Amino acid sequence: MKNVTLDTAGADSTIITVQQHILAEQRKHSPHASGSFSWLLSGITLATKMTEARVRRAGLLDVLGTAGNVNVQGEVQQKLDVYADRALVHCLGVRENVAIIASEESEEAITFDGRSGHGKYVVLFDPLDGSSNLDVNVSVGTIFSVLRLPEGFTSEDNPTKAVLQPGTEQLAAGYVVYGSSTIMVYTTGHGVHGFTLDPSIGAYVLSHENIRMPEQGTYYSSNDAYWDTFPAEYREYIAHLRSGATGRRYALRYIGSLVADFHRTLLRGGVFLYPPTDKNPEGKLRLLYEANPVAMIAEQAGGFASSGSGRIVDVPPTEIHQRTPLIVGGKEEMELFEEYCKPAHSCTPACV
Ligand code: AHM
Ligand code: MG
Repeated sequence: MKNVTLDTAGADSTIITVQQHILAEQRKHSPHASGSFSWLLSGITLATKMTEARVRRAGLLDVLGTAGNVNVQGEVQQKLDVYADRALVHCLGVRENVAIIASEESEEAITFDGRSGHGKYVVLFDPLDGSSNLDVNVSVGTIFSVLRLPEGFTSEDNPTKAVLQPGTEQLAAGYVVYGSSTIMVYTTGHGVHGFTLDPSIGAYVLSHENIRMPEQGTYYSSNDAYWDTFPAEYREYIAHLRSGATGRRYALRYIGSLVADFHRTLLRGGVFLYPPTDKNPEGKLRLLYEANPVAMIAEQAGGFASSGSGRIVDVPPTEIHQRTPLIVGGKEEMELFEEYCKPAHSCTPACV
């Protein structure tokens, strides 16, 4: 046997990758953990790197496509949201600890045949959020939520039952933004951490440790084209923000990709809203794989997320693709929102 002394001279020993970080977090908070959770998260990071590589070549793939090499069935050039979905299904499918997944791209929950044993995790995701923006080079992303398979769940049970858990049960949540750089943000309930993909080494490297959402920002973010159809209390709330009555006159920023609009809100503060509208009276965003993960991250970073009638993570899910209004932001904006929206629920931002 040969014993080698590590020589880090010349190597950048200050780099912390997302894998190192997850393992260190586990050692700190769950010293008896088996490491299976970090194996699961490595499946997600791998799938997002596959997707990012495609997203970065999206324009080129279109050019190649017009050269005549793509058949009309789209068999050669897959739509990127289908590709992102398949990457996640594949990378999570080969991890035996994943029992069930649910995706925006699939009607039903998905289980895996031929497994030797039971997995213990349920993973929900939106593989490519905001994909309608891809053609015009706007940031898109992947959002995910991790739950534990409920106690006593057997293969005879309907997998949908395992998916329909409130956001309070999330073990972890995160997202990746494929933007001017690619960043992964995640929480396991011990703060929120961000990792920027270093393309030269193909690794997510710690760039934003313990992110805190500013208590007050200067932006609100909503699709004001629907203004006339927002409920009155939402219009009054936004008018208050615009008026300068809070001591700040809020400006509007709206990208139209939740993941990008939320990422800005997380780092810069302010509030993102997708209220009920005429077109989407229940709200547009999906509870299980958009609103819940975003809400867990916001709360972990000192913000708050509401459905308009209480804390998002308390909303009892009834179906996989359930929609919800979503209002998420910093402490000051959310306290003001609750004054306008008088929640039926007793929880206010102050109780987080
Ligand atoms: P998608 O999951 O079909 O991409 O739709 C969700 C997207 C969100 O990313 C974004 O916040 C919202 O739809 C934008 O909707 P609108 O165009 O109505 O403003
Ligand atoms: Mg989406």
